[in-house]
Amino acid sequence: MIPIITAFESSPDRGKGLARDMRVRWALEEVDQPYEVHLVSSAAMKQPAHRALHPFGQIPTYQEGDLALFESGAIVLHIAEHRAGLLPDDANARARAITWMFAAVNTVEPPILELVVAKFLEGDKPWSEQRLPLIKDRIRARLGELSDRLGDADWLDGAFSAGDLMMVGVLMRLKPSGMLDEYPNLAAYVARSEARPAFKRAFAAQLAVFTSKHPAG
Ligand code: GTB
Repeated sequence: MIPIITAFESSPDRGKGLARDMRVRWALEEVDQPYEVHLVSSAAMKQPAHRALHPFGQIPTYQEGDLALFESGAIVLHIAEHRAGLLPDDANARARAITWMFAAVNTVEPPILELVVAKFLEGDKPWSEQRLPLIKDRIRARLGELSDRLGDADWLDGAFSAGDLMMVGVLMRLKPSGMLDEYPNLAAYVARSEARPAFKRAFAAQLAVFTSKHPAG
């Protein structure tokens, strides 16, 4: 059964791979699983039909037969658990890879999301200018720790895993800020991920959604 995922009909990032369907597409490409994409408008996301799939009215979602999932991390974990290529066979190594998935969304992503909110949703508020340096310090603290752990390894724990996929999915959100470049090994880690054929296919597919609607770019 071909899984169906949902993605933005018109992604605010103009196809730069920052929306969370990118993580799901990338996981599906890593395990060579063909998939269908249903594009959803911002208005349709809030309608009952979509909320039946996603209680918070967001993308991405994942449907496969009777199963409907939301939350990019849960979707990537499901894909990784049911198809070879994203989780090691050894039970302890598998548990560590899943730990990195949680670390990505639970420890590294929150301060990055704070930055996005402070810049783009609250940028005109009087407190925004004072808040930004505090948030950036919190991000730098996490990036420094992650950079120390990664060291000169290619991936976080042995071979590339769903843990790396989720971590890079989170770090990509920092690309527009330039902060990643302060940590050369993290910048190289993201670049190494972007060079993976599966990443390239996923990126091209989500970019094609934008270019099909805006042929002049
Ligand atoms: N925790 C959920 C998950 O991981 O799946 C979060 C899902 C989520 O935030 N979805 C966003 C959404 O549907 C799209 S990815 N937003 C519409 C809404 O809430 O009404 C977040 C996102 C949006 C825009 C950019 N961008 O423009 O760069 C990047 C990421």
